[in-house]
Amino acid sequence: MSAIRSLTAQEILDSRGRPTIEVGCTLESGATASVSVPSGASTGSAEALELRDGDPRRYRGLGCRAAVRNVVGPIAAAIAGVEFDAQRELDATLTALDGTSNKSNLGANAMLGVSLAFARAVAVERDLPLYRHFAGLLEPGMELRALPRPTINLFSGGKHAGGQVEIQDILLVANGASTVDEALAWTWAVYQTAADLIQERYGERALSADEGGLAPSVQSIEALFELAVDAITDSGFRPGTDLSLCLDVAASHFVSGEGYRIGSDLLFPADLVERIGGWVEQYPIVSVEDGLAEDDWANWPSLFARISNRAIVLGDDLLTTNPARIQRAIETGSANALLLKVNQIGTLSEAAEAARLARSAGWAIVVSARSGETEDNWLSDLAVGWQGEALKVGSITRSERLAKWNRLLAIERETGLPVTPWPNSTRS
Ligand code: 2PG
Ligand code: MG
Repeated sequence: MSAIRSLTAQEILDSRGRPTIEVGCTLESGATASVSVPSGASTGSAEALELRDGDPRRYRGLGCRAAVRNVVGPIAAAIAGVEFDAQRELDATLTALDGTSNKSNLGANAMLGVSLAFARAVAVERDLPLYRHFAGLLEPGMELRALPRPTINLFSGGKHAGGQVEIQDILLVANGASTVDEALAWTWAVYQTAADLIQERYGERALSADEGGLAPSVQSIEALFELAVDAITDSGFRPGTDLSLCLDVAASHFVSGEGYRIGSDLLFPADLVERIGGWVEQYPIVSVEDGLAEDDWANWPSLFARISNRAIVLGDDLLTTNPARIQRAIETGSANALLLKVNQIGTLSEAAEAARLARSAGWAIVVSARSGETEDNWLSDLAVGWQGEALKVGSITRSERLAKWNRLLAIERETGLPVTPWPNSTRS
């Protein structure tokens, strides 16, 4: 049983220099902890609302002073001094206090900050590593068997770069590596080789995008796949065996009327399914996220049928870590993997419910950062505690990304756990 003595909150700046919030929580026992909250750019329309001030004279309306006021005002007033037996009691209190379906009253940023800060303070109080405490929140007594496998941004496009290509990320996954340490070293080698190849082929210094992925001025998506495979081979690795590719198509963000705009082509959904199917056959792609738009429910089952023998079919904007949307995807056979981002739903307990539901359907879970991140590293503990198959944090540059990889390395040293096999590692 833990009671909250006090909450603090302040506005801080994220990796894009945009405001976000940091929340501190002190328990009656004196245990104290703070967390900072991430923020997306390619957001799904069903995400919980991130409260911004809307004052155009300050950070172009992106200020978070209202969210700060909500933490130290109404939230603190409602929960200070109350004994909470469990995280879900605190989260239910927050949700009831907000009273809306999309957290638009208090703000999902304010609520998640409190939810996470409380969890971290309770872990301190119980003298538990945060990943162990998170594991217990998902399932009491849950056994930790493996570490999540890093998926690391190599190339960026879409809303995270200058729009050179429509799709948002091409990521590397070291599916043949047996430790996190090895996976990071292999991926780093390929990333550096890719930067060299961009210099050679395009005479360009490879500039990096919001999550540290390289953003060369290529003419086509296929040119990026070729570059990725060459970078793997030139680094001395076997594409598909040692390292493979994951895509975040982020298709919600290039919908145009009835279709999808890729370069000068306007593709109907069936054409996009076929285009992605061709990519998956031709290149060593083992995961496809948001291959279709968030509301294109009619066509997700055909995407699933086309690619699921080779790649996991991952929903981000489609699902927004929302149990109701996950249930619909299970019933319609639309996906078999959940991209889990706690700020899409706004409290730890609701995200845990989403994770349990995905597990009950036999899905894989990829725990993900946002494109706007901070130096905080709780995400790595969450990915371990909830036994995600993969952790998606952006690239292997930039401190807000490395904070998570470094934490995962520390957990690996501490636990000695193996890395979980890639869900479809039978692919040849
Ligand atoms: C995504 C995420 C992370 P954002 O689409 O998967 O890459 O981006 O945080 O901008 O939604
Ligand atoms: Mg995504």
